[in-house]
Amino acid sequence: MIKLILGDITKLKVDAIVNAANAELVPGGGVDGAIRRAAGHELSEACERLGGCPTGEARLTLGFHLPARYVIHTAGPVWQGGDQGEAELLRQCYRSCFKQAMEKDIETIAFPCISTGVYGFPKQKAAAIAIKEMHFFENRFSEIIACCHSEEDRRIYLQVLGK
Ligand code: AR6
Repeated sequence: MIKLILGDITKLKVDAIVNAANAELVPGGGVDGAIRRAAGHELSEACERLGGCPTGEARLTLGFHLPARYVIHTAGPVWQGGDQGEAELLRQCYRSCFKQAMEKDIETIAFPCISTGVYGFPKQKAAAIAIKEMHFFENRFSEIIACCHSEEDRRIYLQVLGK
């Protein structure tokens, strides 16, 4: 089941939340900053030990002080106009996260709108990619949550979901 919510991903009691990180896995703003603040310094230490995550890949840590058991960190592509393989890299992000989740028997997983903040990926295009990948993995999980942080994002996701 795909569920759409408007809210703060750090508050969700799910098996795993996904973080829109950078390839160095160093502290950033946006959802990464919110997750690090809520999870505590242990999360940043765990990220440091991982030593990075190439764009399109994903890495798993514990959630530490979060209600979520795990955080799956993925580095989305920076939008550069669309002819630098950005769409395929964003697809890879979702797939890599789902693969990490399946290795850990994660049943419930929540995603932010990867790459659509600081990285500037057009929201409509990104939502279409996100929903397509969520549908592809839908029957492997009990709940896949698309966690929008703005009313605008929620509207776009509703449109893409055909609701
Ligand atoms: N809960 C859910 N979604 C959120 C939250 C939250 N608490 N806070 C922000 N968002 P961004 P990117 C949404 O910029 O574009 C970081 O500095 C936000 O509204 O966080 O992939 C990293 O370190 C937007 O829809 O990630 C990287 O350097 C979405 O999260 C870089 O930014 C993603 O926005 C990654 O850029």
